[in-house]
Amino acid sequence: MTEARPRLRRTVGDSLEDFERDLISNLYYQRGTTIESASGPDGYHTLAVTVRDRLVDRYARTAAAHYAANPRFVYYLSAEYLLGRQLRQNLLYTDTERWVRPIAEDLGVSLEALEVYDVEPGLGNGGLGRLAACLLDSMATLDIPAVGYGIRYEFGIFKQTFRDGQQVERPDDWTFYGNPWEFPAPDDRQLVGFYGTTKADPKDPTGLKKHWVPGETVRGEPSHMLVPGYGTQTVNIIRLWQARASRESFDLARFGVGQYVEAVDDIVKAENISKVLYPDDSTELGRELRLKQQYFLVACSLRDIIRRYRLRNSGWEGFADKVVIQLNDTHPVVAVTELMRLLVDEHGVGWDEAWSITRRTFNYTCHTLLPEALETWPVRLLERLLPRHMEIIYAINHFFLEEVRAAYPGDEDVVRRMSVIQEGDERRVRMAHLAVVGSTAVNGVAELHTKLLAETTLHDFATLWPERFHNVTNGVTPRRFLRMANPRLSTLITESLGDEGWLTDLERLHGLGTAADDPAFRAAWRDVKRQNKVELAAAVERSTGVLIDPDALADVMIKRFHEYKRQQLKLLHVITMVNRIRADPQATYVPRTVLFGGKAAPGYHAMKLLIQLVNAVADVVNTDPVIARHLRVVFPPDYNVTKAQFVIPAADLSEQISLAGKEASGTGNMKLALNGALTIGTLDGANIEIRDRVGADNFFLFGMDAPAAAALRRSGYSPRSFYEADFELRLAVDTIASGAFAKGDRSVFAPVVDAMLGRDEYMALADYRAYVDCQDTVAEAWTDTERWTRMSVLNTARCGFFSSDRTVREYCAQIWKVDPVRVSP
Ligand code: GL7
Repeated sequence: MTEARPRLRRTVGDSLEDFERDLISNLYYQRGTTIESASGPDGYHTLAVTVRDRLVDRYARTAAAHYAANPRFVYYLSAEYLLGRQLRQNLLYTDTERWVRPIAEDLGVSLEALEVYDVEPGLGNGGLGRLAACLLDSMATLDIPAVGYGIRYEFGIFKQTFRDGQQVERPDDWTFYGNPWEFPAPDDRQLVGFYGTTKADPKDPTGLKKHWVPGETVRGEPSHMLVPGYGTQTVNIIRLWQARASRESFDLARFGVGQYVEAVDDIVKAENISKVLYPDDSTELGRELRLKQQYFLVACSLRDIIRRYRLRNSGWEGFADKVVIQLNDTHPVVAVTELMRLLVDEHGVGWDEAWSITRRTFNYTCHTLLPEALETWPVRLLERLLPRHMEIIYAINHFFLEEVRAAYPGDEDVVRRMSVIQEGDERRVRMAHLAVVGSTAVNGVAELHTKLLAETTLHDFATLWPERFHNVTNGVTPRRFLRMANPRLSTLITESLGDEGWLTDLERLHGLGTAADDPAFRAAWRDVKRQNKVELAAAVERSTGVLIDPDALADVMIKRFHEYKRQQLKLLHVITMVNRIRADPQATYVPRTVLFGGKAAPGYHAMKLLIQLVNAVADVVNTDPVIARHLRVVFPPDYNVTKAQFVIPAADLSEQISLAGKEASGTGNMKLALNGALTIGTLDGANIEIRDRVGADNFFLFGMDAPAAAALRRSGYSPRSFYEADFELRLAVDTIASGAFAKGDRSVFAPVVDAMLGRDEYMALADYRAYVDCQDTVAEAWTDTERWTRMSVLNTARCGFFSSDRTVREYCAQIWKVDPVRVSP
């Protein structure tokens, strides 16, 4: 008998000396260079892999613990993730920053200098993608066995630059220098089919089982990034798929006869699938490639989920006990039909059993109320691209409508409204309907949103199946958006509360409530805010050339540009301030800096023009010596997660001014309030819940609520009547119309004026007076420094509810029914 050899498993040491040794070794053997000749990127990559190694250890133990426990897993399917920079996060989560600082100092480099090479993966558009990243963070922190699935877009969300004030989009080649945080896993690649034909199975009497012969196949190659939990050993993963041509795609024969372009035709076509993130936010884009992306994500991920299930389980009866799949909006909803296809066609499960498994496996989160954001796909496109899936959709719909008819005999109207197929000139598949029909639980993302979903968008479904509907109010990770973004405030909070327990138990911030009454604490709080503003001012000057006063009220509106979010209303307020200063330059004004941040979809012309107008107003304001004494307007380009982490800690006032009933939740509102900004906002999305918690006295509320807005629309809204009735509003609109922001050219911004006076779809003019008056209250409140600081402290103290840890706990309890698995050190 041979003696068992101890199994080789490398573990990294946990001392400064170990870390330093690994760093130098990685620089030499991994990067192939020396300290003397290392470049900035060499330094960054070496540091990144050295930190990463500490997580690999934990990941290996997590995988082993999961294998042993064979738990129920959450699989989060999302077309978008906005993960943010990884270096600082992973330094914090491995507690290695304390070593890196002295080592870097020894070597004569700074962490800040290396961090410029830490590129954020911009694999999402806005709140929806960032929410996905926050939920993954919280799942790992709560030891929930989970995998995130997504697409590894070669080009993420475009980089925004301004030329003459206009948005110019540049490609985001985020992997140009390589991504040290990801591990390719080519062994787990999958083949995905498109197009082709279906054949009946002669042995199947029901006719429900078919055989699909795709006309095109593409390879999905995965890589994963580590998703560490904070204060725990768990490291989960996010698996991202990249499309590659299948091996046979290279046409050697054509290449041989000099047809070089044609020879790689199929390769280009295949690889285009994961080439670029669609940069439109909440609007539907009817493009074949986008549907291909969606199916590509779903097909790869479901096969991977089944592969993982089969590592420890067999048979299908137990599938839904081990697998719960969360559909992040409608983008991955074709998964419902793909799982049916896999079970029925490929694994021979009977239709009814397959349907029961499928329905128990999926849950669906809806993130919108805008009808244009509820995806529908033309039947003809589906028939061509995914012929078998279209057949399955018809079958699902057939059985579903039988159920509807049984519930509402004789009511063909309800059948038409609820059908998965929308009839009309062009028949379309309603993905949200398919999602609800194919899921156990459906949830909205804030109380008002869930209520309105049940009353309007999904009313018939909420009536038929009330038990399926849930609310899970969004949240944000306090690690990234408080501890990492705002280290000064975090230190103050920790000093006040005694320890860092609040980082994983955010309701403990309530303990700051009493400190709000302590003048010394308030002074320290102000001091932190001021230092953050000094830092922001330096960054803003670097990026825009405009100097801002760190003592001015920092009034921020950071979010995607969309009409419903009403940047145009904020601009009317700015112009009103300009007009007041012009009319009375000697009066005293509360000094303000208005900071805008955000991108507009490249095809969204109205919003691109509004961006141009913001920049034009900023130019006029900042270069007029009289106005600039009281007011500055800045718009640093390319707002992203990294910039959010700079701006949020420095904000005094958070603009959350969407038309009530339009913003599903918002999450920037939570991040800002958590960092002590006061909100000026409407009763929309999660604003309502923020106000409920921080208290009406500590929140600047204005405007119509959702029923009032709906009533005004029904009564025939006329923006012109508001324009005519309000002198300041008229002056503001007329100032734009006069060409004052276009060197006298009245035509440039005429479409903005026309949109306001013509339709004003989101009723900015109706809320203008209430908004401007409320802003006057804000200015008044700002002059009482002690009171303002107290309100600021109370905002932070009372926002513990908005931790994404709480959100994940609610998903676990209400929807996922999963238990944590602890990983031992
Ligand atoms: C969004 C909502 O617009 C936003 O209100 C919400 O906070 C977010 C996360 O639930 O989802 N829906 C959507 O399509 N995008 C969002 O940000 C892009």
